[in-house]
Amino acid sequence: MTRPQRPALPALSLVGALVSALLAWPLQAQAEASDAPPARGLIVRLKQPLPNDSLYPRGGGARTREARQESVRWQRVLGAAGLSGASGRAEPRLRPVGRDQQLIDFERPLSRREAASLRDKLMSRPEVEWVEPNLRERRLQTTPSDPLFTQQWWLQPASGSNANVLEARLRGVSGFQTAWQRANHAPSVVAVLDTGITSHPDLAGRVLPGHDFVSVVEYANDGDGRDADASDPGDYVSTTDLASDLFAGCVVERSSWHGTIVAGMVVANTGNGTGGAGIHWGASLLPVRVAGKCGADVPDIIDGMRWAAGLAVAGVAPNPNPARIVNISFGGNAACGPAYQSAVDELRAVGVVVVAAAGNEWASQPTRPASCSGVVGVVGLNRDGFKTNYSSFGGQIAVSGMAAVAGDDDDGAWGSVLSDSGLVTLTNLGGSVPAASGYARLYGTSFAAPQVAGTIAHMLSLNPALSFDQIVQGLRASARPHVTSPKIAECSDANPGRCICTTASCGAGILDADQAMLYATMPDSYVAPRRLPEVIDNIDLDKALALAPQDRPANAVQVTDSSGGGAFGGFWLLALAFAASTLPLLRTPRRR
Ligand SMILES: [Ca+2]
Ligand SMILES: [Ca+2]
Ligand SMILES: [Ca+2]
Repeated sequence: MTRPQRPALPALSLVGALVSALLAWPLQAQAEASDAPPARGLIVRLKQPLPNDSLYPRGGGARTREARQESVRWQRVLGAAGLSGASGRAEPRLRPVGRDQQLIDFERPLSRREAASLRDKLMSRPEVEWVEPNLRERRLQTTPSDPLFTQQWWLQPASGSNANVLEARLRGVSGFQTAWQRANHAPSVVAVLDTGITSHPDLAGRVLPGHDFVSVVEYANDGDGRDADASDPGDYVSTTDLASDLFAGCVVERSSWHGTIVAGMVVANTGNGTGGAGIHWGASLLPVRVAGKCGADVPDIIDGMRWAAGLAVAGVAPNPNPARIVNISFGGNAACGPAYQSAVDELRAVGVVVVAAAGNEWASQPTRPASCSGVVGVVGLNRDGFKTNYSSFGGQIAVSGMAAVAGDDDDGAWGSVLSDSGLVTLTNLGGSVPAASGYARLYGTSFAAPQVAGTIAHMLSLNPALSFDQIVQGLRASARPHVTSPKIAECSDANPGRCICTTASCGAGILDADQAMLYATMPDSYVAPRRLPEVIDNIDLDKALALAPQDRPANAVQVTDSSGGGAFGGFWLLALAFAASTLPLLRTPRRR
């Protein structure tokens, strides 16, 4: 930027009404320097004038008259907002930009707070359609040096159109690479309630001391009940295990390393030349082990939630690193009962947001706790932005949930025509007990939820004062509209496979990490940009429809009462790790 810098003081006298705020500018600028980029003026658009606006002066040619009318309108707005030079003060410069917009240039940077205050003043004028800070765009982030980043399409900017091949279409992603331009990666704590954690070079230095809440020794697989070591010893189920009544309803399976996978998505070391990238490379991971072999018990989950949030749990030392975000990527088919709901409410009361996966049973009700009131339930999308063949949806998702990419595997009648390569992130390569660390491609709503959790971590890094309500409202207000299609029907009981999301079925929209972070910097004045839904209509859809009129038939899986039952009996599902545990994994070769 070549514009000469003027001394700040003369400009300060510009805005009479804001004198006291402006006098605090140098101090404030210092305090916020590491928090947010300053705004270099405000871009403002006025509403179209009424055709008979009698305040406009008359005379002259039509074009001159129009220009004068516009000038009068702008002066009126600036004057009313205390920004005109009417009282002998220096006047901010106006510069036309875009269509029917002006950049109000104060010729000095505005702090985040100052920009928000000026924006509020301008927005209070009925003529003003919107106000946006002029932020300095930087060169798009150099691709992180992590060798697997190029395969991590879920971290890349939203892009593509129907003209592109599937691999080049990313209309459903959250846009983390774009959002990183706005991020400060300031410390933030994300609790992952899951199977525990394994050692991994891409988690080195990022894991806080956690706790192990798995109370039944047979499920715990670490030789005892609750303890202070949240290491994941493996949650494999063997034929020997199945001989015990404790394992009724379980199946033989390999260890999932589900906690490591979810943690890796949020906090993987990025730019370290190793493995993959993560969402937030300043956040710390609080591992709270609640799931062992064959799932998790509700009392262990509830105690784990409360401990993660810094609430007292009998018999456990207080958590010195309370989290504002609790990610729960597993669930059960029972309805959200009072035990679960009261824990969610307690967390909410201390400002802690629970983010939960919607479930993988293509049911029109999410699993719990995504079905609990006040939980941000997350539906899984494919890369094109419509619902995956397996994600559950509906219910409470409409009230407080949203959607993010989860990978779309080969299931459903449309199978591989619309499937993708899954989400690449960290895992462990052991079949039963921990072995070498590695990376995997995964599918499941388990992996959509941590994208929302990681986004909240970024929001709180930028603005730790955000309240529970602001976080949830900000995520939802900033979401991109769900895609539409002339060829795929909306999600419903009768059409539960790949389908078009609505706000009723998949929540407020597609997670937009960049906009959510912008909201965080100005929660009181944020206005979402106007965006039209992407219309999905391409040759792949024609191929899919030639296979079957819809992706899946009506789904018989129903949520039962809180006593359990349903397709999965009285047991909690194992973390929604069907990708990790039962789908073939295309393991990425380890770096040589
Ligand atoms: Ca233990
Ligand atoms: Ca343990
Ligand atoms: Ca890495």
